[in-house]
Amino acid sequence: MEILNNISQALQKGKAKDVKAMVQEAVDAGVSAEKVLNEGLLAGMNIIGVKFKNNEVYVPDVLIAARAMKAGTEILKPILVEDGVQAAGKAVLGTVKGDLHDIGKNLVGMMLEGKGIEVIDVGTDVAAEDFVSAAVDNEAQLICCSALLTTTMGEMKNVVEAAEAAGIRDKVTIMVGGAPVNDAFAKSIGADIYTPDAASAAEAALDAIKNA
Ligand code: B1M
Repeated sequence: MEILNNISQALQKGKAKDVKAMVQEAVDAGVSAEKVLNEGLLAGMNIIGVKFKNNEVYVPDVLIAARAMKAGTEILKPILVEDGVQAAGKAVLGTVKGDLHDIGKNLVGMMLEGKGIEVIDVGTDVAAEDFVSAAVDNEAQLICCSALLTTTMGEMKNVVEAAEAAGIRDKVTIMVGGAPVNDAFAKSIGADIYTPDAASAAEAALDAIKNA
């Protein structure tokens, strides 16, 4: 679909205003929010990721692409969360210490809200103890950790250990995700659930709350 390709191209060039306008245009034309997200915004961001890896683009290019991505997701957010029902439970959500990537985390947050889960977003670069104190303060059933760097994914183990040390390990479900994370890693650090994307994270989160 041409509009989705145009969104991807504009995102790669960091044209936030154009991305915002085209996302709105696609939605108005009846293209589903999921399709705009996956085949427009995320498709463009994946290409940026490959170019970044190959040194064809640099940090400033990636930052403006990320800003354009944010402009597009702001349009989609009300649609992605509109199915939301009354708060089913609470989740503390953040990106682990040392890691500033927040686009995937924010998508996970939107999808959780779409399932009626209240999200306490503790931000990026979050220390293990801060995930745990936010869970205690808010009586959250879930701690959701995102990591995008192989150098920071190990922080997730510290979150599991901090929950044990605070005596809340049996009261919270710890969910992990992010590009370098997988199921075997999640098991190896004692986390409860790994999911590969934001939509399946939200499904699994709701199941975990219902089964708690
Ligand atoms: Co960064 N970066 N970055 N970066 N960056 C990656 C991750 C990298 C793979 C690029 C590459 O080399 N190809 C690479 C990591 C390599 C590695 O560790 N193996 C990398 C690097 C090296 C770095 C720096 C070190 C670069 C530098 O400074 N030299 C630096 C680190 C800064 C830091 O964090 N301390 C850095 C900086 C940045 C920017 C600031 C420029 C920017 C972030 C802007 C922002 O987030 N606000 C940035 C970006 C944008 C990227 C890429 C291009 C895109 C990431 C992204 O947002 N993807 C990325 C390459 C890539 O991934 N292709 C890259 C879209 C997003 C929707 O996907 O976050 O994976 P993702 O989320 C997915 C799933 O993973 C999942 O759901 C989402 C989809 O539905 N998911 C979960 C995420 N969290 C989940 C939690 C769950 C469940 C699922 O449960 C709780």
